[in-house]
Amino acid sequence: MTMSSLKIHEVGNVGVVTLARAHKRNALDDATVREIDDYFSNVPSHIRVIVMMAEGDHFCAGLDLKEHHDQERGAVEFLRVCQAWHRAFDKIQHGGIPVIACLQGAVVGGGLELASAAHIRVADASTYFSLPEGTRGIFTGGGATVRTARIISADRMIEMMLTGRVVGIDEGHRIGLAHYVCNTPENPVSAQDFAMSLAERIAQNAFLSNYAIVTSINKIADMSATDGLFAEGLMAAVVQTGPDVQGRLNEFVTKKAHKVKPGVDAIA
Ligand code: 1HE
Repeated sequence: MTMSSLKIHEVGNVGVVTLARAHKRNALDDATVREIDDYFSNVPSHIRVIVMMAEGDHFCAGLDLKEHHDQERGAVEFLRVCQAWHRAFDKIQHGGIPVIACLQGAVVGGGLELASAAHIRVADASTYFSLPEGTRGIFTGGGATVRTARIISADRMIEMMLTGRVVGIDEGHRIGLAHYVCNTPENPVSAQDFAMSLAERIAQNAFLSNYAIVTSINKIADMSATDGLFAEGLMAAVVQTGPDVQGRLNEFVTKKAHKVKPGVDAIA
């Protein structure tokens, strides 16, 4: 399926969402954010994992500055734009389906906010990160103060925003902006192939376990310790009564399950 700025296809039970505005370096205009919201609001029920990637040399150049410039938005109008981004990106983060972002080139401003909503970030060696809003006279409005700050800490985000500097892939990997780096001598596979193979493996986890992982951990981080422990117990109680739990436990007690050891993949 092709919307105007997104391409959607499926590989088995993996949904692949591709930003397709490479001529604008995948900058996010209002229409693209609406399309992201539409897709993540209506994910087909057979989809177990989503990979979000981008055409061209750059994952995403952030807010469409031309549209923003031309619209001369007032405060309330731009508040509504930010709320639309928050709604769409919340659906990525809290929709109950694991989302893997596959990054290359610029992951800047709103592009980093989009990537921060994903649960796993796989980066090509060409990837770099920046929060140049200060240099453009604007501020983050797509969730970075919540999501990106939780990944790298508020302290690091403030420094990145004040300086607007480019964070290269090595530093980005070290501070958690990328979980995996591809297309390197140590890991020569392409980021897209790596992301797809991770997606296929994660799709084999119990559906309810994946649901709990991607919905409850971030929510519990917002709670008091007492509430968090209660919510964790409730979530665990729901997950462990899922349909395939007994079969998986049976594999363990009959010694057919994998062992948790270095070099042994959790999912064969
Ligand atoms: C754009 C955008 C954009 C490119 N909005 N049109 N984001 C930024 O500050 C990043 C701005 N972009 C760049 O720094 C560079 O474009 C890149 C480093 C990403 C890529 O450079 P390059 O040399 O490959 O491409 P280019 O020639 O700069 O751009 C190609 C076209 O894409 C060109 O359009 P054309 O019509 O002249 O061909 C660019 O104008 C267009 N383009 N980036 C609109 N961002 C909710 S708040 C979020 C706040 C933010 O995201 S602030 C961060 C904004």
